[in-house]
Amino acid sequence: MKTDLSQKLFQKALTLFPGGVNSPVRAFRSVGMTPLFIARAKGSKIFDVDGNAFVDYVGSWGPAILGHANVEVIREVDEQLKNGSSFGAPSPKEIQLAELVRERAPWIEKMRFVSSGTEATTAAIRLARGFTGRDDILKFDGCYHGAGDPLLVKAGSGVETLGLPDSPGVPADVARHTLTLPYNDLPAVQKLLAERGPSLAAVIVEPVVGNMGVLIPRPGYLQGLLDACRQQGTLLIIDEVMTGFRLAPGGACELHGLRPDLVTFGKVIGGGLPVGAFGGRPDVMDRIAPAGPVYQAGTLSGNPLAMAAGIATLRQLGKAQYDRLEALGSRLQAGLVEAASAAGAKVQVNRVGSMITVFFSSEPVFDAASARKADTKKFARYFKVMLENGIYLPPSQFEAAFLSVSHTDEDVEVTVAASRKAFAEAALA
Ligand code: HOZ
Repeated sequence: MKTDLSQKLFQKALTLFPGGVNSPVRAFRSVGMTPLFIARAKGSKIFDVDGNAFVDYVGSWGPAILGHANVEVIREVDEQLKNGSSFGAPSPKEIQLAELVRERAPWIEKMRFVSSGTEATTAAIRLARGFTGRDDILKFDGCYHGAGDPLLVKAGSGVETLGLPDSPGVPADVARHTLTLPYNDLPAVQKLLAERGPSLAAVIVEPVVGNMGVLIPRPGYLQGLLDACRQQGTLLIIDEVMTGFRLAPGGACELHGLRPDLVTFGKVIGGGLPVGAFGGRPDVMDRIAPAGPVYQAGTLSGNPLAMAAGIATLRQLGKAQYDRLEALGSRLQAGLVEAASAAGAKVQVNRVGSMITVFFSSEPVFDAASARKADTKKFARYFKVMLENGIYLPPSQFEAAFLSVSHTDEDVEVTVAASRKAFAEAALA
């Protein structure tokens, strides 16, 4: 595979950006490679500057659920662009997108649009603290809720990928208010809430974890969290940045019949443009300024271009699309399991709908500790062989791969065929 141009650009990028990138996991460091520079993308494919084509399972880290360069999204964004790209004033598309959100997730009675998932989770934590008058929060080891200070404690995603336990620069006084427990251990949460509930503002959780690779909640775990929170007046924040509008129209909350206090969104809600949102109970949301005293603001919040992309995306996601994603996911999972077994590779293939991770481990993976047992050297070898065979996976053992409705049965077949070779080579690593 020719990568001369990517490598040349990366050398230049190293002089301009820390590590040559604008977000850490893109750097390919944990797989011992340097990143490819992407020239364009269409449907399920991305094309790098050297002219290599790949079946894409990164999907912009989640937003590209329809596939890249979707015609309807382009049309809506183009139409809006001609009428102005940012007003710093209310505009009708904010209402249209909010109504689409509330139709799909009626428990989001009120919401606020922001520009990223990080902004959404950071604001939701501030709101929970302002609403309850409490300072402590609880998160789970390996869950990643963006790069805001209070949540960069035992975080997954790039933090885990780079092996940085906690980030310097987060004041100890901030971090001490963030308690952590293992994911999927309900009795531990019940015990902590019984002891420290009166000081806990919120529990925040990825309902299906994507940022440690895919981890699946045990039956009853999420409802158990909500019940335990309710007993103490602690708010439950379901972080649907990855799962929202991806696993079902109403996200993981719909799948699990959950009615949490607050939900955070990002990725799919912006259809590839920068949008995040947080919302939920109106009595809680009405504590946000100017209705209430908890401050939150943003120049590009509710940006009309981004709203247009979100509207065009949500409108195209109906039952047929979710059924298709499930069918593709199930086919891919079965193919990967079969390919690994034929190659003698010991793996766990965790999947919910269109989110999937192959863990190089012989034991079930259900929390951060079991995910960390995965063999990252074998993963790196697998990743490289897949890339050389035209398959672009997330360059980390601790990230989810995403399918889109543009992926074809043939894409899945090609991926499984490449996996046969890649698993065989990984087994030797
Ligand atoms: N936080 C994203 C995945 N968990 C990665 C963002 C990016 O590198 O673009």
